[in-house]
Amino acid sequence: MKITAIALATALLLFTGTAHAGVRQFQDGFEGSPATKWRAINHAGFDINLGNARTGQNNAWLHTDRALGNPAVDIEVATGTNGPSTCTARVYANALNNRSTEIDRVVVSDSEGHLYTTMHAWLTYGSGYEPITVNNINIQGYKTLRVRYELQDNNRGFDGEWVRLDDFTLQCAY
Ligand SMILES: [Ca+2]
Ligand SMILES: [Ca+2]
Repeated sequence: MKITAIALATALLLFTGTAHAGVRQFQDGFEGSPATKWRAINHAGFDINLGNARTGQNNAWLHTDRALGNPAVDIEVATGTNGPSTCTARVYANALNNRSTEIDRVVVSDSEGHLYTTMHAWLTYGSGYEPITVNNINIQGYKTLRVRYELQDNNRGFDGEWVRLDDFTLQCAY
């Protein structure tokens, strides 16, 4: 009897030590009025009802043009809890010509200026919308995370690189 009680207590301790309490999820597919939520930088913008979206009616686009600087879109999302969270950011990207092989930089930072991670993501022209996932963004407490998707011009020829984006999610487990 005594042994059973100890075993049960150990099991409960393990459970509370490893289980997540929940998930906070934010998603935005550029529907409605994307310019009110997303910032478009340089030659970037939104397709509204043009039939280019992965889901819904709208998507974003990025176009490299050295004369105008590197294009990007970014969004700020309030997330976190009173404690640690581990977040995953995902978007789907569609390379529109054979010079468009990548999202040159995905940048995850927060409103306080802390940089969590940057990454490069390869894309394959002709594959349609492909997922780009940033895992293991570890935050402490409530944060306003900023996620930016940026193209850089690699001088690959006339009309540069074109990429569309859709279906952004930010999921934080706590
Ligand atoms: Ca959409
Ligand atoms: Ca590039």
